[in-house]
Amino acid sequence: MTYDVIVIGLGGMGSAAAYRLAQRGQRVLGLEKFSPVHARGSSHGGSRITRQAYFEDPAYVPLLLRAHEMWDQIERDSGERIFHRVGGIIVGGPESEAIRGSRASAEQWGIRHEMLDAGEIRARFPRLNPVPDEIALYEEGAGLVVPESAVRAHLALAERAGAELRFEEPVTHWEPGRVTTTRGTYEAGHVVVCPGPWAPELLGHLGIPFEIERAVQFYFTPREDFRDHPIYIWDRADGTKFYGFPELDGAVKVAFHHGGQICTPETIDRTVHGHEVEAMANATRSPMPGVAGPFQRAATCLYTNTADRHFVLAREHGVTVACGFSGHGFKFVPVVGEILADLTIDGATRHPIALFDPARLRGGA
Ligand code: PYC
Repeated sequence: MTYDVIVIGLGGMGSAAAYRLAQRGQRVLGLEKFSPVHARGSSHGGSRITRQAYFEDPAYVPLLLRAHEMWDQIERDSGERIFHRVGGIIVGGPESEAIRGSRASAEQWGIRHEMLDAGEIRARFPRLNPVPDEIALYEEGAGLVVPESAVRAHLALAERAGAELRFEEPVTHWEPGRVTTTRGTYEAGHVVVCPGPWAPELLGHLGIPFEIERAVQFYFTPREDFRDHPIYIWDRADGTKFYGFPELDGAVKVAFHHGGQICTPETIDRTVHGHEVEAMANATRSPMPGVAGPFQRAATCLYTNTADRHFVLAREHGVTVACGFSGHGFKFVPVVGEILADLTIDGATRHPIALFDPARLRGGA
């Protein structure tokens, strides 16, 4: 059988692409190296931040406005609980990247937010202990999405819309129009590649350097009540950031944003060492004394970084690609699925994606 579209990779982005393509009437084959909703890439761990006052660049905001609408729709269509609107607080110095950037995006796009000084932060969110010159941007519409539920929902919706999904079937070779796996060769008018941290091996033809980074998610029993607490990102005076979530299933998750070892999905050290747990607990001790109680567990995850930490979304030479999400992509899953379907079927999208053009990352381009 030939297909209209083959989607390679059925993590967050690929599952959403398979769904949106099948929903638009395409005969879709989805191929995944591992089992559904696996924990070896970048779509696991129980929680991912979502927010709209986006410090990384105001160009992301229209996509986030659409993504939040779409999360609600996917919950209704699938019956999965995905989006927890617990609010979000960004803390840092007035000139920090996270504060300046979040404020600029919020003001440009009219995202509801409040600016708080250190005293106001402590009064509103007593679990937080900023130093006197730190301030915060609080966004009530922010929160978290549950990546496993999101992938499960998209896979189920894709199958319901007619997509054929195959798991435990690694791709060994692909070219425009033809994909070979460990079990066979398939043909299609178009190929969509959503490789996650396997981007260097699957997308070498793009000529873009990707850096695969080990990230660790730490789970502690909190010393104080963190149920329904906003998600937070703390941009520290030394420029490093940590972030975390409310208590879910008896644990709070905290993590550093970047600063991990460079690796590959094959060479990553999946063991989390005592000194790493200690470093995470130490980082939170003064700003959030109640968060890191007894250590429960940790898990590793992979970031696929581009040089400027913006995404790659493009259609080139009969192939559509989504990659390089640089540790902040999961919140965009539904809108990326919509964009990939647009690019594949229509050759263009109404969404503003100029920032994600791969040409910017090619030497001398
Ligand atoms: O996805 O927004 C995000 C994020 C920020 C820090 C780590 N992840």
